[in-house]
Amino acid sequence: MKKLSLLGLGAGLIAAVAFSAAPAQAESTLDIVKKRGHLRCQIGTPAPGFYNLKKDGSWVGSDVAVCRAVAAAIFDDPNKVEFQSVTSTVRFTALANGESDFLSRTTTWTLYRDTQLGLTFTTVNFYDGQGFMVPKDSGINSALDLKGATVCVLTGTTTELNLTDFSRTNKLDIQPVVFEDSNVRNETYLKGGCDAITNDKSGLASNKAGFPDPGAHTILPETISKEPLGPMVRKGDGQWFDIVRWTVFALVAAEEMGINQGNVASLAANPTSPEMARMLGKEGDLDKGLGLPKDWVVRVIGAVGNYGEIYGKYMGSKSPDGIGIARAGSQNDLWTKGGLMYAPPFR
Ligand SMILES: N[C@@H](CCC(=O)NC(CS)C(=O)NCC(=O)O)C(=O)O
Repeated sequence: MKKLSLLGLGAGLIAAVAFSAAPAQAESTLDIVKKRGHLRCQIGTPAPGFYNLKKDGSWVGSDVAVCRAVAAAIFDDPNKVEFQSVTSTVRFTALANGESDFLSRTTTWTLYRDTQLGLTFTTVNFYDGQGFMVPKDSGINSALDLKGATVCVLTGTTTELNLTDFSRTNKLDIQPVVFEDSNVRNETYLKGGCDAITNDKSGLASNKAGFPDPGAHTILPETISKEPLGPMVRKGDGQWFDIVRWTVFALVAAEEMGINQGNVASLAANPTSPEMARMLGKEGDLDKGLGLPKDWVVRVIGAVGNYGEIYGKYMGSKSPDGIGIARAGSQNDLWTKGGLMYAPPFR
C-alpha cells in the first residue's frame, strides 16, 4: 500500500512538472497579436534612417518598415502597429517581459544576447560596424589620433564595450562620456562636451543627418567592430520566430526576383517563375507552417516594398528621409552583387 501511494505521489509530481513545463500549451504570440488587433513593436528613440518620427506623429525608417511588414503579413495593414520607442538600456527587458512582440532596433547580434537573455535573433537586416565622428575642424583624421580624447557613447550598447576594447588594444587611454539618452549624447557632442562621438557607422550617418550643419562633421575611416543588426524575439515560440525571420527574408528574396511594390500585384496574378509562384502564394502551401494567409508576401511587399526599396527610401541618398549610406558593393548589397544580403529558398 505504502509503495503504491508513493508511486502515486511520484506520478503526480511528474505530471505537475510536465504541466508547468509545457509552454507549447500557452497561447501563441500570433494568436495574442491577432486577438489584440495590432502588433507591438519596439524601436529606438528617434534617429533618421532607422526609426524617425514625422511631424504628423507617424514613424518611418528601415527598422520601422520591418515592424510594418510583419503587421501587413498578419493584418494586411502596415498601420496596425503600436510603436514603442525605447532606449538601448531597457530594450531587452521590455521584450523579455512581454511588453512588446518583437524588437526592431539597430541591435547587434552577439553570443551573450542570443543565449543569456531568453531572447533570440531572427536574422540580420543591416550589416554594420562601429566608427567615430569628429568635428571637421578638429584636425583629427584617424581613430588612432584619439589618444586621451573624450568620446561620447551610449550605455547598454555593444558600442560602449568596443570603445574600451579599442582604447586598451591601441593604448589610447580614451575617456568615455556615457549617456543613456541619444539626444543628450548628441547635444553634448555638438556643444563640445566630448572630442568625438562613437556609434555604429550607420548610426553616425543618422546622427550627422540630424545635426544642424551635417557638413561640419567627419566620420573617421576606421571600422573597429562587426555589428550585424537584426530583429529579436523571445525564445520559445518557434512560429513567431519564423514569421519575423521569413518576413525579412521575403523582403530580400523579392528584391532578388525583381518583385517590388509597384509590380507585386500583377506578378502575383502572373508569376514568371515557379519559385515566384510559391512565394506569392499562387502555388503550393508555404504559408502553412507560419499560420499566415497564402498571400502574405504579396501583402508585405505591397505595403513596404522590397529590401532595396526600403534601403533606398531610408538609408540611401536619393530620398528626403535617407541618410546617405551608399549601398552598391557594400555588405548590405544583394549576394548576387557581392554583398551579404541572402535569403534561403522559398520552397
Ligand atoms: N548596435 C548597438 C546599438 C547602437 C545604436 O542603437 N545606435 C543608434 C542608432 S542611430 C542610436 O544611437 N539609437 C538611438 C537610441 O539608442 O535611442 C547595440 O546593439 O548595442
